[in-house]
Amino acid sequence: MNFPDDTIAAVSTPQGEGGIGIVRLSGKDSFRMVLHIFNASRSRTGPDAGSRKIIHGFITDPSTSEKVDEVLVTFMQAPRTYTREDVVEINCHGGMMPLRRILFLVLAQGARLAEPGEFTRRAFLNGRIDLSQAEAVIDIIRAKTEQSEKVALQQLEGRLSAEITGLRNSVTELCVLVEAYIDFPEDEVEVPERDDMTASIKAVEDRIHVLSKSFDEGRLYRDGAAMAIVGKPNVGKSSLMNALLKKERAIVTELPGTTRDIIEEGLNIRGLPVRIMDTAGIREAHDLAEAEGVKRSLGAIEGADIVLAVFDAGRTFDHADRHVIEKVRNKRTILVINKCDIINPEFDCSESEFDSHPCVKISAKTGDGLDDLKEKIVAGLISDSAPAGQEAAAGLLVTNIRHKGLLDSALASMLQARETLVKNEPLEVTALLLRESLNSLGEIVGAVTTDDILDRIFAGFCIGK
Ligand SMILES: Nc1nc2c(ncn2[C@@H]2O[C@H](COP(=O)(O)OP(=O)(O)O)[C@@H](O)[C@H]2O)c(=O)[nH]1
Ligand SMILES: [Mg+2]
Repeated sequence: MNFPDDTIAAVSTPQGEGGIGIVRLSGKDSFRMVLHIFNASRSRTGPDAGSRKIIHGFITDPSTSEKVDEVLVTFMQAPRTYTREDVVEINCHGGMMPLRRILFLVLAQGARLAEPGEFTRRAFLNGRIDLSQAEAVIDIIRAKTEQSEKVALQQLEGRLSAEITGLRNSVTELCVLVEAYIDFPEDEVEVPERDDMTASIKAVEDRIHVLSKSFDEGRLYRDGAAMAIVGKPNVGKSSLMNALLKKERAIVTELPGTTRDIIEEGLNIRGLPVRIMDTAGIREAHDLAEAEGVKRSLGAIEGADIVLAVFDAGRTFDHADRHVIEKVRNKRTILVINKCDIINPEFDCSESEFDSHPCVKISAKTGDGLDDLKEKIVAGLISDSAPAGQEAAAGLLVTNIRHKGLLDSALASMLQARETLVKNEPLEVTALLLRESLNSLGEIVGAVTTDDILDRIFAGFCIGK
């Protein structure tokens, strides 16, 4: 891995107009660079004035002595900083011009424009946080609900790191045991009991399994859940979308076949970020555009984490409804009986089809039943994925697919290692597999990593973070 020794700079606040904007620097020359373009309003300034002092003054172009902006500058001395290097933050007015001019002045002093996520990457490379914590930084920035942010914050605080460290210690102990036996023949060390080792491996496997399983729920907090609203035309799909969003997002008419494209919108349901997709009614299409719409509706069912299949209680349950139920047979689905404000006595809620999935009665028009529906959506999304172990009680969730993949490879290697013991294979093979498992776990926290992996992870960050 490449360890940096240059000084980087970037605008750390979003583009556009704001009350304040921040230009941030990190690296051994950052104090010197800023002092060269900064005139403090009082004489004793800079690092001598003490780390973490906030100093008022002006940024001045040294080549023309022209004032660029009135600023507050924070000098933060290594190592107790975000990156563990010397860090300077220049708080200026939050407009494009002051930010751009100050950044250019800093770059003219020899700073390099930071790459996306490079401040956080340095925090990792300099050992202040591990890789899973660095990844949590971007999750916090992107969090769409309070709950999502909470989960990411736990990861930033090192909850996952601690669990992974515990697992790595356990696997290391197993490695040491097996390897000692390989290095020193039977008469020199106590022979490890194969049964004991098998049990120890199994215990670690169980812990990894619980973590890996928590991803089913955890990923919903990080990436959100996709929810498709489907049904035959005119049952009130668009009305339901609008009712959930509490705004007139989709066009509603009494004419069947109004919605043709998929309409998407984000929503927070009890802390879960959910992407709702309103779709075209499923029926024999009347023209090419509608046919494409129906095709997309079926595609939306495929891609959804949960489906709301909507029925019209104002009419009768017919073959078109049956066809919809057929299409969601293998999907996590809630059957939504809409228009309960004008229920038709002919509409038969006891149809055997309604037993295939949880069912709720609502009126998109009056809002009746929507709370019940939301409960069922949340239960549907997280119920059968809730992990049963200790970790569940502690609420530790794996949210990142990279972590999930590595946990699964660690698990696979452990399983194979256990098999080698059961089958009395040479302990060299067992040791190798345990090492593999250790590597996978190490990759989660970045104890084992490469520049390639880091490039991929930090490419998703914003510049200035
Ligand atoms: N009475 C009543 N009418 C509804 C309800 N939901 C939708 N509608 C009406 O049903 C018609 C079709 O609604 P729409 O949302 O466009 O259905 P879609 O084709 O499934 O998207 C419109 O005239 C709506 O006003 C409801 O809960 N009660
Ligand atoms: Mg519609």
